[in-house]
Amino acid sequence: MALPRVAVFSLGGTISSTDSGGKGVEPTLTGEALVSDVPEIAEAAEVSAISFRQAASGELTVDDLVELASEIEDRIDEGASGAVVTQGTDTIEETAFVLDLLVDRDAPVVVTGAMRNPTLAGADGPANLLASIQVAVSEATRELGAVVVLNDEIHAARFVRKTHTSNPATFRSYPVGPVGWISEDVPRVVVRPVGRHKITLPGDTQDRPVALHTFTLGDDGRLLPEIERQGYAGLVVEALGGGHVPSITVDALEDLAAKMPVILASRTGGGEVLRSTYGFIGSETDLLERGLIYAGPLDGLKARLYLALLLRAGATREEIRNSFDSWLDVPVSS
Ligand code: DAS
Repeated sequence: MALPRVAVFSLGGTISSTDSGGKGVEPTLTGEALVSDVPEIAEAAEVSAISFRQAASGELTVDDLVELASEIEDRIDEGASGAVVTQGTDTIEETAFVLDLLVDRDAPVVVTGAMRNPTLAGADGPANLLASIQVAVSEATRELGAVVVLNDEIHAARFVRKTHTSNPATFRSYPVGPVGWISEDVPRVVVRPVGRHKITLPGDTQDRPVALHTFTLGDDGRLLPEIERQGYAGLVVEALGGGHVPSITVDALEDLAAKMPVILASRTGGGEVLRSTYGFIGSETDLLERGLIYAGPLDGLKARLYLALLLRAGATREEIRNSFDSWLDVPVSS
């Protein structure tokens, strides 16, 4: 019987890094080399390997991901059962989120990498790649959107975060945990996120840079006027706690919000931004009244990418506001 087809796109990162005589390891291995290093893959799928980029993941851009999303759709339309992306783990939570929003297909899109490079004892790249191929051909993972697979766990793109600099168990999903796992070569999905969020970009999409500013103790906001001067098209604010900033900064934020979308997220990394609890100057109610847009449950990294893609899609201020609100369009128990 013919094996299912999987397209593997390699982008570099630790999973492909070897000692090339420099100061440390660097991405060198091609997609083909990664695949041929794991003979078990040939039993699970017929793989075509595409060396899409060869870099540390901090070199990737949204433009790269727009191109990658379109190539993934092409491969799926040509008959691939799923796609696997291998890349550096540093930005996986961002790339997986973008692919989740842009790839408009039911087939699995799996993003993976490694925490231990191939020169180290216990390198995890081969096991992660094999598990990702198994997820990419699994019926259980269809219609799940983009997922991140490492350490035998399956994480939905919208929830996943890198939480540790070196531990192979670095990926965690807040607030729900992984949506599934791989055991004895079998992927299991036990949780499905509610709803899918999609963004359709025009063919001639242009970069719309969005800044991210994290508020800190004693922050006087002196960087804020630079956001407009530096040509940003939008700003995401990672505010304190439930959505608060020092009062000295509110005029600058209001001024910016009159000129570009300014999204109110929280730096805490968990929970929804508040809407109606506190009333002091610089509180969430004050900032929303001053024109900031509510990020809902999205953290700063994901809110930044969501806004950047909405701006590329030509969304109006009202559409941006409604799109962020739609992340909370889930059944509420009465
Ligand atoms: N080399 C880093 C990166 O490209 C780290 C990694 O791959 O894990 O993101």
